[in-house]
Amino acid sequence: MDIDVVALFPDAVRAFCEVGVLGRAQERGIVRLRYWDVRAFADDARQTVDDRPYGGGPGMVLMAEPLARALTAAKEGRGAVRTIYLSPSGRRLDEAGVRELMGAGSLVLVAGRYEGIDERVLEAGDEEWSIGDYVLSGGEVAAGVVIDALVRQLPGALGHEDSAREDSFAHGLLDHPHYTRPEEWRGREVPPVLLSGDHGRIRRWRLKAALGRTWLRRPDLLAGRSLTSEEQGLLEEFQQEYRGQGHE
Ligand code: 9D3
Repeated sequence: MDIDVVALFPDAVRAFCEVGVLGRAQERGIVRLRYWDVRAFADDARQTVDDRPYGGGPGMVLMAEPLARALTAAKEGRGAVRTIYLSPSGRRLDEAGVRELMGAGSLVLVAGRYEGIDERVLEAGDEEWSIGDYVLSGGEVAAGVVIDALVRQLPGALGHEDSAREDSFAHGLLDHPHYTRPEEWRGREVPPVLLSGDHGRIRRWRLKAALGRTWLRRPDLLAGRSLTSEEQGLLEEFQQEYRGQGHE
C-alpha cells in the first residue's frame, strides 16, 4: 500500500511512523510512505501558506494554491488515489472505516492547520474524515492515527499473524485484562484460572471478562452486536456476580 502525507509538519508524522509496528511494516515493504511539506509549494519568497478568512472571524485559513500544488505532486504517477482530508467536520473514523481504507491501493492524507483549508481545494470524490469529537491543533496527529490503525491491519505488519484479528474492536468487544510475572505483586494475585493450564477454562474466563467490561464501560458496543448463546450465558454469569458483589 502507498500512503502520501501532505502536511505543514510532515516530520511530526514521519517520526511517529518510523518506530514500532509502522517502522517494521515499512522495512518489510508492506507500506510505502511519502511526505509532502505544503510550505515547500508556496509561491512567494516568504513561503506564505495561510491567509485571513473572507467574511472575517478569528484565525487563518490554509491557502488553496500551495496545498493544491502539494497534492498534485503527491498524486503524480499514482493510479486511483483516495484523497482524505483530516478535519473535525469529517466522517468519524472507526474500525469499519479503517478496514474500508485498507482496500485503497493508494491513499493521500491531508493534514490541515489553522481554522481549516480553503474549501475550493476539495475536488469531487475527495473525502473528509475526523478521528473523534475533540479538538486537535492540526491534522498531523490524526494522520498518524489513521496510518497506525490501518497499517497494523495489513497482512504481515504484525509479528504474530493472529494479533490483528484478536484485537478487541475486531470482535466488537473490549479486551480482557492481562497479567504477567510475578504471580503475586504487592499482595495482589493473578486470577488462578490463568495459571491452571486449562485452555478451555482460560478462554471462557477471558471471554466473560471481555463481555463484562464491555457491558460496564461500553454498552453501546454490545447494543450493536449479537451474542452467541455461550456469550449470553457468560455475560449473565458476570452480571450476577457483579450484582452479588454489592453493585447496583
Ligand atoms: C470552532 C472551529 N474549530 C472546529 C472544531 C476550528 C478548528 C479546530 C481545530 C479547525 C481545525 C482544527 C484542527 N483539527 C484537525 O485538523 C483535525 C481533527 C480534530 O481537531 N479533531 C478530530 N479529528 C480531527 S482530524 C483533523
